[in-house]
Amino acid sequence: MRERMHKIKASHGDKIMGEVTVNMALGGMRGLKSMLWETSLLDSENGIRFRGYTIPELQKKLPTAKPNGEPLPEGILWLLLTGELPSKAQVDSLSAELSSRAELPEHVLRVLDALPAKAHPMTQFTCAIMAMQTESKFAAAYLSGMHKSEYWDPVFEDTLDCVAKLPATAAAIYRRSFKDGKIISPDPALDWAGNFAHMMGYGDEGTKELMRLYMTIHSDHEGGNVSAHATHLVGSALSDPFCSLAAGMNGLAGPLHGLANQEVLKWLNIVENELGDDLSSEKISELVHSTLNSGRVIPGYGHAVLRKTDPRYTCQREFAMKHLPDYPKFKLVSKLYEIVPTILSETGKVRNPWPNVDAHSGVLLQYYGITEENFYTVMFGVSRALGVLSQLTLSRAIGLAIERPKSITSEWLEEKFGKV
Ligand code: FAM
Repeated sequence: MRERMHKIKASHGDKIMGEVTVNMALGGMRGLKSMLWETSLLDSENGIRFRGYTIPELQKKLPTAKPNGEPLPEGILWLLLTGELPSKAQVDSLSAELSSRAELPEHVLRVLDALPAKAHPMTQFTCAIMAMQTESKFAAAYLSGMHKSEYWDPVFEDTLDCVAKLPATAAAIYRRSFKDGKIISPDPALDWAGNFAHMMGYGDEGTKELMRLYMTIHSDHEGGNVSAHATHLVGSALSDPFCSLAAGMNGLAGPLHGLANQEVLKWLNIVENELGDDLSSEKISELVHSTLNSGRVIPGYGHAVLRKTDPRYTCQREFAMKHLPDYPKFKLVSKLYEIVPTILSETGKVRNPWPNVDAHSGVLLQYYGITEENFYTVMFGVSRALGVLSQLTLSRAIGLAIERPKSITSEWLEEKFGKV
């Protein structure tokens, strides 16, 4: 990879990729091509491709736990890191490797215990990730004076350690926040996602299959989204993977990003209560307008890059049609899909009126009994670690530079383009 990057730099280093407008600087750098992200690429019409593969392709090509089942997320971790589709034997070996690294340092649980059980699960999650930083092999190796060509190796070790420990960490947070607080030991015979469901207290096959799909589709969404970019930025200062991931997770905790899945459920509950048995288009439309008129967004709709229905929404919809076609909350989500895009389009300002991944994930979890919506973003975070830490390993392998874009002031703009 390193050799290829040197060649790309030598051949194309001074080519122009696009222009930068004032709107881009003021508007969250939308559309500004300024970052390398190897693990996935987002197309505004067709959605995400992981190393070139769409979600439906991966559902066919990645090894599964059972015939015609959902992909094992270990498979996507392998793919993101290597660019190659793994065999079932390779996925099984990675499951076993992760399982051997899964034990939590004892102090991580003590750090969690120091927080009130009512602390938001995302706060607990980032605190626990930071507590694990004591185990960073990269931080230790850097301190001992490692050569920079070797950085990727301990970053890779930290990536595997961290990914291995996140399900037990998240499950501990779930148990202490919403259940009896008793830790459930991992089952060494289970895969990474199946074990996550098991440690949360859900032993049934349905929840395990949903977890496998959920962990696969939330893993990566190219580099510019807040959690990916924050991880990438902090990692570029050679902060270790635990510090970098914690930064990303603090970004995921924002309601315009990962917390939207929690917000969707809260909003759906309000809509469901208000509607009662009246699922008429008129009544739903009234409620959607009332949310917009009160200056709030419709959570789960819109996207900064996508301009069509998110394929991550579509595959969850297909999962629902297969496993829970008559579930009333799924019917409500489907009804909203018929109504919300038109209303958002009519505002004349929403660039993408279609649903994103978060519009659907909550109702699937509700169906299997995971009703505590404040936990949903933690599940998103466990999955997102697969993508952002894979890229972090690759970034150190390629030797990407510390990030340092140039900022400007409003006076600078006026001096350059004229006083307003
Ligand atoms: N409901 C109401 N208004 C919306 C909207 C929505 N779902 N989506 C966009 N808009 C508004 C937006 O607030 C902005 O209004 P102002 O000009 O008054 O500030 C206008 O439409 C133009 O925004 P845009 O260019 O279409 O979207 P952005 O690229 O600025 O923002 C999102 C993208 C995702 C932050 C935005 O669509 C949103 O707030 N959606 C609801 C929250 C959500 O579902 N987030 C999850 C995104 C998800 F994919 C993820 O990260 N997990």
